[in-house]
Amino acid sequence: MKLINKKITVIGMGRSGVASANFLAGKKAQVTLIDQKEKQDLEEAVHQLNPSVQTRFGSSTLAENEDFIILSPGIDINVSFLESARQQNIPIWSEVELACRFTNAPIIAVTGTNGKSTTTTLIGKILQTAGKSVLIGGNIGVPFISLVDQKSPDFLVLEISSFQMEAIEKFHPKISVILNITPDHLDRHKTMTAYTSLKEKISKNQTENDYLLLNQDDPNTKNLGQNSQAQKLFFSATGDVKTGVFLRENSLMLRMNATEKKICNFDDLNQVMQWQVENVLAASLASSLLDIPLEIIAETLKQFTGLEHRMEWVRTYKGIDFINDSKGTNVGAVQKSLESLSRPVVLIAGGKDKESDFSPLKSVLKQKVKHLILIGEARSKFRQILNGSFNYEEASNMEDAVHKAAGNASSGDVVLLSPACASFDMFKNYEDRGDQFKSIVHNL
Ligand code: UMA
Repeated sequence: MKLINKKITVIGMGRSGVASANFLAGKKAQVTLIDQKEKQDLEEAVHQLNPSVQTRFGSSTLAENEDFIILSPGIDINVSFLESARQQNIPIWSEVELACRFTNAPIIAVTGTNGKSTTTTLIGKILQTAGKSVLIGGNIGVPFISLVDQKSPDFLVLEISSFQMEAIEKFHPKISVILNITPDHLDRHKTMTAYTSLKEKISKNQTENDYLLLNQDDPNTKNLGQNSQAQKLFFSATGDVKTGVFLRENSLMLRMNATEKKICNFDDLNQVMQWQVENVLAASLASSLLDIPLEIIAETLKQFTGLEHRMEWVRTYKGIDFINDSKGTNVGAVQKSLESLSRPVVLIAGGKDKESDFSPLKSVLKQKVKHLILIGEARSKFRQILNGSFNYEEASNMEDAVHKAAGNASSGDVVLLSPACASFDMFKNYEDRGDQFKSIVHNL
């Protein structure tokens, strides 16, 4: 694809937009990068830009006669300011679509509501342990486009979000993984049907030589890919699969061509990964399809201790385990985290609501949670939904929440921060929320 002198507008001056603009400018395209924010709020981004990139701040107005538009994932493809581009049939691509046109490396793409970053990282680690050259990126934080100018690796492992899937045409993974689907980002996608079909879109260009890996335990994923040519394989933590990876009692098993092989013991996994076994099963299956020896998969699984802010063990204090799951920003994540724990839980939840329905939490709260501490803007919505059916108390900040949680927990209990909400009402981001939790816990 020739980019020289092409007129391209990139919308959004975040990580994705800056990396796209610099890539395109490096290929001698005429790039205009626009953002609705004012220049003084974007100084850091401006400093990273190739000098030939034109910029426009405080604006969503598009130039005339562009060859195509690159849209940052945070911007909804249905926004009204793209209407004129749509009418002129100007292609609107996500950064993922742009990047896939500039690489021939096989892509392993991981999507789903929860566990994407962990599974992406774990697949990358298994491949690296096997001596493969691997680049890891996408929604995990390193824009895909920033990887394609590097020496072509053996594999690209990408975390893919529903936002990025809105504007793809040719994106074509060798292996795609759909981990699970529970309600999230419905403030943007509006319906579960729309959200699910964006996740499913990851498999739309796959052929019969490719693989689509699906979670057999999740009713929202197990039947996906009906219109994809990809070979479908499954992973399950609750029962056998015809072809794929599953958990049988204490064994992680691989079944291919009706032959079973053991990968490793469940209790060889780090405790944190036992709580996220779904991600382990998916990563094992993806790697085995790339002919990675089972001993290497097993060795990497045993050593992997998970990601920060994802069921991260912080400290045992007076016999109480404190766990930081600040990345649990939706209802499904909290359900999963609670279901994985077999001890009484004092839960800290709440934050900025993403128009979520919290009512599915009611039954798992009753089963697993002995005390609930609510923080942030979503407190009033929780109050309405719980409506006297579950006792809780409110905290004004993280310090207050941790102290109230510790006061209500006894030796043998778990204090879990798993908010089911975004963090922006009280914190910079979920990392800041998790860091504050950890620091307060360490100072108890
Ligand atoms: N902007 C406009 N006009 C608008 C809306 C936004 O100009 O109408 C501008 C904002 O002013 C801002 C810029 O767009 O300057 C932000 O762009 P962005 O929100 O796309 O953020 P990036 O920094 O480019 O990060 C994106 C992903 N962000 C989102 O999807 C919201 C990052 O995922 C990803 O790591 C990064 O690209 C690199 O690929 C983050 C995320 O929250 C982690 N993802 C969601 C999630 O995981 O739940 C999907």
